[in-house]
Amino acid sequence: MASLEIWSWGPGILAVRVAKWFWRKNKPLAVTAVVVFGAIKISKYIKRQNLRKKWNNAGKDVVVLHIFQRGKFSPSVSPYVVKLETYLRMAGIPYQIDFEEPLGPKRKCPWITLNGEAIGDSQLIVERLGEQLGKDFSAHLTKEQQAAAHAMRVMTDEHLVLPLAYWRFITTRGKPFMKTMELPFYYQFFIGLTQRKVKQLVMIQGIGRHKTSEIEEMGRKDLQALSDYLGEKPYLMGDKATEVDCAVFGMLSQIVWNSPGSPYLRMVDTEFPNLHQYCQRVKERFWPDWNKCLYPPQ
Ligand SMILES: N[C@@H](CCC(=O)N[C@@H](CS)C(=O)NCC(=O)O)C(=O)O
Repeated sequence: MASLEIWSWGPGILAVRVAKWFWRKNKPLAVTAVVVFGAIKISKYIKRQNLRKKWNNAGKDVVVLHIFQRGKFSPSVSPYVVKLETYLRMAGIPYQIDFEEPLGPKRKCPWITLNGEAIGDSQLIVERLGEQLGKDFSAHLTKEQQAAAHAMRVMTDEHLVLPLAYWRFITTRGKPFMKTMELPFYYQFFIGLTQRKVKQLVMIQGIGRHKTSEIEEMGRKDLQALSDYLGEKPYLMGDKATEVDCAVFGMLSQIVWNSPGSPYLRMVDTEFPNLHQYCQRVKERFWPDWNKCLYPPQ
Protein backbone atom coordinates (compact mmCIF):
# COMPACT_ATOMS: atom_id res chain seq x y z
CA MET A 1 0.00 0.00 0.00
CA ALA A 2 2.82 2.38 0.95
CA SER A 3 4.48 1.88 -2.42
CA LEU A 4 1.14 2.63 -4.13
CA GLU A 5 0.89 5.92 -2.27
CA ILE A 6 4.43 6.89 -3.18
CA TRP A 7 3.65 6.06 -6.79
CA SER A 8 0.53 8.22 -6.92
CA TRP A 9 2.01 11.17 -5.01
CA GLY A 10 5.52 11.06 -6.50
CA PRO A 11 4.78 13.02 -9.70
CA GLY A 12 2.81 15.66 -7.75
CA ILE A 13 5.66 16.24 -5.27
CA LEU A 14 8.16 16.40 -8.12
CA ALA A 15 6.03 19.01 -9.94
CA VAL A 16 5.86 21.21 -6.81
CA ARG A 17 9.66 20.95 -6.33
CA VAL A 18 10.32 21.87 -9.97
CA ALA A 19 7.90 24.84 -9.69
CA LYS A 20 9.68 26.09 -6.50
CA TRP A 21 13.06 25.74 -8.15
CA PHE A 22 11.84 27.72 -11.17
CA TRP A 23 10.39 30.45 -8.95
CA ARG A 24 13.76 30.90 -7.15
CA LYS A 25 15.80 30.84 -10.38
CA ASN A 26 13.69 32.88 -12.79
CA LYS A 27 10.42 34.53 -11.69
CA PRO A 28 9.29 35.87 -15.14
CA LEU A 29 9.84 32.44 -16.68
CA ALA A 30 7.95 30.78 -13.81
CA VAL A 31 5.00 33.19 -14.29
CA THR A 32 5.00 32.53 -18.06
CA ALA A 33 5.01 28.78 -17.45
CA VAL A 34 2.04 29.08 -15.07
CA VAL A 35 0.10 31.23 -17.59
CA VAL A 36 0.80 28.81 -20.47
CA PHE A 37 -0.09 25.80 -18.32
CA GLY A 38 -3.33 27.52 -17.21
CA ALA A 39 -4.26 28.39 -20.81
CA ILE A 40 -3.72 24.77 -21.92
CA LYS A 41 -5.87 23.53 -19.03
CA ILE A 42 -8.69 25.98 -19.84
CA SER A 43 -8.69 25.13 -23.55
CA LYS A 44 -8.78 21.40 -22.67
CA TYR A 45 -11.69 22.06 -20.33
CA ILE A 46 -13.62 23.93 -23.04
CA LYS A 47 -12.94 21.18 -25.59
CA ARG A 48 -14.17 18.59 -23.12
CA GLN A 49 -17.36 20.53 -22.39
CA ASN A 50 -18.09 20.74 -26.12
CA LEU A 51 -17.48 17.04 -26.57
CA ARG A 52 -19.73 16.26 -23.63
CA LYS A 53 -22.49 18.36 -25.18
CA LYS A 54 -22.11 16.39 -28.42
CA TRP A 55 -22.23 13.03 -26.62
CA ASN A 56 -25.24 14.07 -24.55
CA ASN A 57 -27.08 14.88 -27.76
CA ALA A 58 -26.34 11.55 -29.48
CA GLY A 59 -30.04 10.65 -29.41
CA LYS A 60 -32.34 8.75 -27.06
CA ASP A 61 -30.92 5.33 -26.14
CA VAL A 62 -28.00 5.76 -28.54
CA VAL A 63 -24.81 4.60 -26.86
CA VAL A 64 -21.64 6.64 -27.24
CA LEU A 65 -18.86 4.10 -26.78
CA HIS A 66 -15.59 5.64 -25.60
CA ILE A 67 -12.59 3.53 -26.54
CA PHE A 68 -8.88 3.53 -27.39
CA GLN A 69 -7.77 3.77 -30.98
CA ARG A 70 -8.52 0.64 -33.04
CA GLY A 71 -5.99 -2.19 -33.19
CA LYS A 72 -4.14 -3.28 -36.30
CA PHE A 73 -5.38 -6.89 -36.16
CA SER A 74 -8.56 -6.68 -34.06
CA PRO A 75 -11.00 -3.83 -33.40
CA SER A 76 -9.39 -3.27 -30.02
CA VAL A 77 -6.35 -4.38 -28.06
CA SER A 78 -8.59 -4.28 -24.97
CA PRO A 79 -10.58 -7.46 -24.31
CA TYR A 80 -13.21 -5.40 -22.52
CA VAL A 81 -13.78 -3.13 -25.52
CA VAL A 82 -14.24 -6.14 -27.84
CA LYS A 83 -16.57 -7.66 -25.23
CA LEU A 84 -18.76 -4.57 -24.94
CA GLU A 85 -18.84 -3.78 -28.65
CA THR A 86 -19.76 -7.41 -29.41
CA TYR A 87 -22.62 -7.09 -26.93
CA LEU A 88 -23.87 -3.85 -28.55
CA ARG A 89 -23.87 -5.64 -31.91
CA MET A 90 -25.58 -8.74 -30.50
CA ALA A 91 -28.26 -6.56 -28.95
CA GLY A 92 -28.63 -4.36 -32.03
CA ILE A 93 -28.21 -1.24 -29.89
CA PRO A 94 -27.30 1.78 -32.01
CA TYR A 95 -23.93 3.23 -31.01
CA GLN A 96 -21.36 5.80 -31.97
CA ILE A 97 -17.65 5.59 -31.29
CA ASP A 98 -15.56 8.23 -29.55
CA PHE A 99 -11.77 7.94 -29.55
CA GLU A 100 -11.15 11.33 -27.90
CA GLU A 101 -11.73 10.36 -24.29
CA PRO A 102 -11.05 6.64 -23.80
CA LEU A 103 -10.81 6.79 -20.01
CA GLY A 104 -14.12 7.30 -18.26
CA PRO A 105 -15.54 8.10 -14.82
CA LYS A 106 -13.56 5.23 -13.28
CA ARG A 107 -10.41 6.08 -15.27
CA LYS A 108 -10.84 2.86 -17.23
CA CYS A 109 -11.65 1.96 -20.82
CA PRO A 110 -14.31 1.24 -22.09
CA TRP A 111 -17.07 3.49 -20.83
CA ILE A 112 -20.25 4.83 -22.38
CA THR A 113 -22.45 7.88 -22.42
CA LEU A 114 -26.12 6.94 -22.44
CA ASN A 115 -28.79 9.64 -22.49
CA GLY A 116 -26.31 12.09 -20.94
CA GLU A 117 -25.09 9.70 -18.24
CA ALA A 118 -21.49 8.45 -18.04
CA ILE A 119 -21.27 4.75 -17.12
CA GLY A 120 -18.03 2.81 -16.58
CA ASP A 121 -17.08 -0.91 -16.55
CA SER A 122 -17.96 -3.29 -19.37
CA GLN A 123 -19.91 -5.68 -17.13
CA LEU A 124 -21.92 -3.00 -15.33
CA ILE A 125 -22.72 -1.50 -18.73
CA VAL A 126 -23.88 -4.84 -20.18
CA GLU A 127 -26.11 -5.44 -17.16
CA ARG A 128 -27.47 -1.90 -17.23
CA LEU A 129 -28.26 -1.97 -20.96
CA GLY A 130 -29.79 -5.41 -20.65
CA GLU A 131 -32.15 -4.18 -17.96
CA GLN A 132 -32.89 -0.71 -19.33
CA LEU A 133 -33.29 -1.62 -23.00
CA GLY A 134 -34.70 -5.13 -22.51
CA LYS A 135 -31.67 -6.88 -24.03
CA ASP A 136 -31.13 -9.81 -21.69
CA PHE A 137 -29.96 -12.82 -23.72
CA SER A 138 -29.64 -15.19 -20.77
CA ALA A 139 -33.20 -15.02 -19.42
CA HIS A 140 -34.11 -18.34 -21.07
CA LEU A 141 -31.30 -20.21 -19.28
CA THR A 142 -31.94 -22.30 -16.18
CA LYS A 143 -30.53 -21.08 -12.84
CA GLU A 144 -27.82 -23.71 -13.10
CA GLN A 145 -26.82 -22.58 -16.60
CA GLN A 146 -26.84 -18.95 -15.48
CA ALA A 147 -24.51 -19.88 -12.61
CA ALA A 148 -22.13 -21.63 -15.02
CA ALA A 149 -22.21 -18.63 -17.40
CA HIS A 150 -21.49 -16.28 -14.50
CA ALA A 151 -18.55 -18.40 -13.30
CA MET A 152 -17.05 -18.56 -16.83
CA ARG A 153 -17.49 -14.82 -17.31
CA VAL A 154 -15.74 -14.01 -14.02
CA MET A 155 -12.96 -16.53 -14.72
CA THR A 156 -12.38 -14.88 -18.10
CA ASP A 157 -12.70 -11.21 -17.12
CA GLU A 158 -10.85 -11.42 -13.82
CA HIS A 159 -8.49 -14.42 -14.00
CA LEU A 160 -7.61 -15.40 -17.56
CA VAL A 161 -6.74 -11.75 -18.15
CA LEU A 162 -3.83 -11.99 -15.69
CA PRO A 163 -1.67 -14.59 -17.47
CA LEU A 164 -2.36 -12.73 -20.72
CA ALA A 165 -1.41 -9.35 -19.24
CA TYR A 166 1.68 -10.95 -17.70
CA TRP A 167 2.78 -12.26 -21.09
CA ARG A 168 1.90 -9.00 -22.85
CA PHE A 169 3.68 -6.60 -20.52
CA ILE A 170 6.15 -8.56 -18.39
CA THR A 171 7.40 -11.68 -20.23
CA THR A 172 7.68 -9.85 -23.56
CA ARG A 173 8.04 -6.30 -22.10
CA GLY A 174 5.28 -5.03 -24.35
CA LYS A 175 7.26 -5.62 -27.57
CA PRO A 176 4.71 -7.71 -29.51
CA PHE A 177 1.94 -5.54 -28.00
CA MET A 178 3.48 -2.39 -29.49
CA LYS A 179 3.08 -3.98 -32.93
CA THR A 180 -0.66 -4.54 -32.49
CA MET A 181 -1.45 -0.82 -32.63
CA GLU A 182 -0.41 2.09 -34.80
CA LEU A 183 1.27 4.07 -32.03
CA PRO A 184 3.22 7.32 -32.11
CA PHE A 185 6.98 6.70 -31.70
CA TYR A 186 7.07 8.35 -28.26
CA TYR A 187 4.68 5.72 -26.85
CA GLN A 188 7.65 3.42 -26.32
CA PHE A 189 8.69 5.74 -23.49
CA PHE A 190 5.31 5.19 -21.78
CA ILE A 191 5.20 1.40 -22.10
CA GLY A 192 7.37 1.24 -18.96
CA LEU A 193 4.59 2.94 -16.97
CA THR A 194 2.04 0.36 -18.10
CA GLN A 195 4.53 -2.40 -17.32
CA ARG A 196 4.99 -1.03 -13.81
CA LYS A 197 1.21 -0.86 -13.28
CA VAL A 198 0.76 -4.48 -14.45
CA LYS A 199 3.65 -5.59 -12.24
CA GLN A 200 2.00 -3.98 -9.21
CA LEU A 201 -1.34 -5.53 -10.11
CA VAL A 202 -0.03 -9.09 -10.49
CA MET A 203 2.10 -8.83 -7.35
CA ILE A 204 -0.81 -7.57 -5.23
CA GLN A 205 -3.21 -10.15 -6.69
CA GLY A 206 -0.49 -12.78 -6.18
CA ILE A 207 -0.20 -14.47 -9.58
CA GLY A 208 2.94 -12.45 -10.35
CA ARG A 209 4.78 -14.24 -7.53
CA HIS A 210 4.69 -17.57 -9.36
CA LYS A 211 7.13 -18.97 -11.91
CA THR A 212 6.31 -18.15 -15.55
CA SER A 213 5.60 -21.85 -16.22
CA GLU A 214 3.11 -21.90 -13.32
CA ILE A 215 1.36 -18.77 -14.60
CA GLU A 216 1.10 -20.31 -18.07
CA GLU A 217 -0.39 -23.45 -16.59
CA MET A 218 -3.03 -21.33 -14.82
CA GLY A 219 -3.94 -19.73 -18.15
CA ARG A 220 -4.01 -23.16 -19.77
CA LYS A 221 -6.48 -24.47 -17.18
CA ASP A 222 -8.84 -21.56 -17.87
CA LEU A 223 -8.67 -22.28 -21.60
CA GLN A 224 -9.18 -25.98 -20.94
CA ALA A 225 -12.32 -25.20 -18.90
CA LEU A 226 -13.72 -22.97 -21.65
CA SER A 227 -12.89 -25.51 -24.34
CA ASP A 228 -14.45 -28.40 -22.38
CA TYR A 229 -17.60 -26.44 -21.65
CA LEU A 230 -17.96 -25.28 -25.24
CA GLY A 231 -17.43 -28.75 -26.67
CA GLU A 232 -19.16 -29.05 -30.03
CA LYS A 233 -21.75 -26.31 -29.34
CA PRO A 234 -21.74 -23.18 -31.52
CA TYR A 235 -21.88 -20.88 -28.48
CA LEU A 236 -21.05 -21.46 -24.83
CA MET A 237 -24.63 -21.81 -23.67
CA GLY A 238 -25.92 -23.66 -26.71
CA ASP A 239 -27.29 -22.62 -30.09
CA LYS A 240 -27.93 -19.03 -29.01
CA ALA A 241 -25.18 -16.52 -28.31
CA THR A 242 -25.47 -14.92 -24.87
CA GLU A 243 -23.62 -12.32 -22.81
CA VAL A 244 -20.92 -14.75 -21.66
CA ASP A 245 -19.89 -15.20 -25.31
CA CYS A 246 -19.11 -11.48 -25.48
CA ALA A 247 -16.69 -11.68 -22.54
CA VAL A 248 -15.07 -14.91 -23.69
CA PHE A 249 -14.77 -13.76 -27.31
CA GLY A 250 -13.33 -10.42 -26.11
CA MET A 251 -10.56 -12.20 -24.20
CA LEU A 252 -9.89 -14.93 -26.76
CA SER A 253 -9.70 -12.30 -29.50
CA GLN A 254 -6.59 -11.00 -27.74
CA ILE A 255 -4.99 -14.43 -27.93
CA VAL A 256 -6.00 -15.21 -31.50
CA TRP A 257 -5.26 -11.84 -33.13
CA ASN A 258 -2.95 -9.94 -30.78
CA SER A 259 -0.55 -12.41 -29.19
CA PRO A 260 1.67 -13.85 -31.93
CA GLY A 261 4.19 -16.31 -30.54
CA SER A 262 2.48 -16.57 -27.15
CA PRO A 263 2.06 -19.88 -25.35
CA TYR A 264 -1.68 -19.16 -25.27
CA LEU A 265 -1.98 -18.89 -29.04
CA ARG A 266 -0.05 -22.14 -29.30
CA MET A 267 -2.51 -23.76 -26.86
CA VAL A 268 -5.56 -22.50 -28.75
CA ASP A 269 -4.07 -23.65 -32.05
CA THR A 270 -3.01 -27.11 -30.93
CA GLU A 271 -4.85 -28.18 -27.77
CA PHE A 272 -8.13 -26.26 -28.03
CA PRO A 273 -8.98 -25.87 -31.72
CA ASN A 274 -12.69 -25.56 -30.86
CA LEU A 275 -11.86 -22.20 -29.20
CA HIS A 276 -10.17 -21.00 -32.37
CA GLN A 277 -13.16 -22.06 -34.49
CA TYR A 278 -15.46 -20.40 -31.97
CA CYS A 279 -13.61 -17.09 -32.40
CA GLN A 280 -13.99 -17.30 -36.16
CA ARG A 281 -17.71 -18.08 -35.73
CA VAL A 282 -18.36 -15.11 -33.42
CA LYS A 283 -16.32 -12.83 -35.66
CA GLU A 284 -18.25 -13.85 -38.78
CA ARG A 285 -21.62 -13.50 -37.08
CA PHE A 286 -21.15 -10.20 -35.22
CA TRP A 287 -18.24 -8.54 -37.00
CA PRO A 288 -18.89 -8.80 -40.75
CA ASP A 289 -17.14 -5.42 -41.00
CA TRP A 290 -14.13 -6.55 -38.91
CA ASN A 291 -11.54 -5.35 -41.45
CA LYS A 292 -13.14 -1.91 -41.60
CA CYS A 293 -12.89 -1.70 -37.80
CA LEU A 294 -9.10 -2.06 -37.82
CA TYR A 295 -6.62 0.79 -37.82
CA PRO A 296 -5.69 1.44 -40.51
CA PRO A 297 -8.95 0.10 -42.03
CA GLN A 298 -8.54 -2.61 -44.65
N1 LIG B 1 -13.40 -4.21 -15.20
C1 LIG B 1 -13.15 -3.27 -16.27
C2 LIG B 1 -11.73 -3.44 -16.75
C3 LIG B 1 -11.35 -2.40 -17.79
C4 LIG B 1 -9.84 -2.30 -17.96
O1 LIG B 1 -9.05 -2.81 -17.17
N2 LIG B 1 -9.45 -1.58 -19.00
C5 LIG B 1 -8.06 -1.34 -19.25
C6 LIG B 1 -7.74 -1.57 -20.71
S1 LIG B 1 -7.84 -3.27 -21.10
C7 LIG B 1 -7.73 0.11 -18.91
O2 LIG B 1 -8.58 0.97 -18.95
N3 LIG B 1 -6.49 0.40 -18.58
C8 LIG B 1 -6.05 1.73 -18.32
C9 LIG B 1 -5.58 1.92 -16.91
O3 LIG B 1 -5.80 1.03 -16.07
O4 LIG B 1 -5.04 2.99 -16.67
C10 LIG B 1 -14.16 -3.49 -17.39
O5 LIG B 1 -14.69 -4.59 -17.50
O6 LIG B 1 -14.44 -2.53 -18.11
